[in-house]
Amino acid sequence: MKLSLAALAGLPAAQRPRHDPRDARVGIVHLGIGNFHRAHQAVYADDALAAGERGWAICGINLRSRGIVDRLNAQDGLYTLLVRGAADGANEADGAAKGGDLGTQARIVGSLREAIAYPDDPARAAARLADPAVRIVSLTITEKGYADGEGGAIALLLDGLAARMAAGAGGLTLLSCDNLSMNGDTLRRVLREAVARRGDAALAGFVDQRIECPNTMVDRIVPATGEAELREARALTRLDDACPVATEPFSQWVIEDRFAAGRPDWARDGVQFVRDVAPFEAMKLRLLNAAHSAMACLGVPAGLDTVDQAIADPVLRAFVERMWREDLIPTLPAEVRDAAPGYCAALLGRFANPALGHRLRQIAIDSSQKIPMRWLPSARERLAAGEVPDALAAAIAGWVRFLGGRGEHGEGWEVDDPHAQALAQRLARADAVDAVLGFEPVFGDLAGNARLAGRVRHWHRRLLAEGTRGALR
Ligand code: CS2
Repeated sequence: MKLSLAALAGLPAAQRPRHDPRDARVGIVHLGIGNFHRAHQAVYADDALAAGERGWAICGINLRSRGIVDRLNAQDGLYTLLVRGAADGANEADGAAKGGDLGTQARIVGSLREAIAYPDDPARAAARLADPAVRIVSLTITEKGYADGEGGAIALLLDGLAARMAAGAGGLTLLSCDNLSMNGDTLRRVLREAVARRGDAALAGFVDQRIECPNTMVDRIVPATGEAELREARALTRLDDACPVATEPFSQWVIEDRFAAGRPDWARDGVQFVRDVAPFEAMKLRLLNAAHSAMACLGVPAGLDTVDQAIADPVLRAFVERMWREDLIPTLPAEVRDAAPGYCAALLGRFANPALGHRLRQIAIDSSQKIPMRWLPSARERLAAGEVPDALAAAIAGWVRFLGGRGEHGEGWEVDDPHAQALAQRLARADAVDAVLGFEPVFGDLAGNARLAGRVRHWHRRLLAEGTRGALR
């Protein structure tokens, strides 16, 4: 039987939403209903609905494909959340049933009440933003969604906000949930620039006066869905779900408490509201995500498949620990530096979760958008202090080699990156290290740094000659 509202009654209480989705009313519009959103913000919304806050269901808008929209609509917006490796008592303990070989808990999420494909229905999508009952518009549009300011999300926000202003529907909070430093500030800047290009002075005033864009830090590891997830969802719920999402027990959300039109009482469900997200976000991007990207760039060419395999490799693990200790922790904001060793110890446990199957190739996607926020702030600081960020240089050399598209055992892969073409053209013309380090959209002012280039060149040579393990050992 297919997953649907009608099928919920047959599920054990622990797997069912702890609210009746039919009674939920939309108060959040979300742009980008990929796996991360459905394992993170949609779960917090589900918890708010379960606590009786009925007005915070989600209307999800997908910006590119309609595939996920059709799959969700065909099962009444419901989907299965598979929390993997939860056996040792994590923060997902309530409301989920145990089962499966790997201690996976299945739970049906009922907060997504509408799904719209923006390319098919731009007017309906914009009208959703003008509904006075909608008080938050959240976004997961990935790093590159902010890059040119002309992407679908920004166009939709402009149309939606103009409609909202015209309808007199009041202020709104735009909640960026992407892995960007100062994601809310970035969104506001990109939005302002786009409004200015439109030359709409009234809309500019509306954005400045009625729109809040708090910065947030979001954290939950969410691998892509494959056959194994479809099978596991069916095994645990006895229902067919075309779009389950698997994730880890850990979940964190830190938000600056500036909302234009109210918000759910998310603190009840563990959300941290703070005045300034910057230190939290620096810690997460520069410890978790930096390590992820390093494992991906160094691990893929060595033939490693998943994060748990990489962190189980003694050489890679020692490398990650050295990178944290020498280059990353010393350059964190002072207020989180003391917490960093404990945070890293917890990360080692999360990375080692063998049930996640989090693929290094997934993490390597869009590296050109990730590296500037994950590695380069610390590299700059170390260089400014007269030191050479040696471990980061090795990671950068790993990326240079990754861009070559060939591994140690002859395996190949496609470089999935908005700058793939530009980088490939440069690589065809020049020495690999010069070609990559000289690429200003990624390295900016570091492009001409001779000390950094020297170490990257050293590591690149050794990676090619000795392989990842040989070189790092
Ligand atoms: C990962 C992140 O794919 C990636 O680049 O580093 O998606 C990571 O899993 C999340 O940020 C964890 O919160």
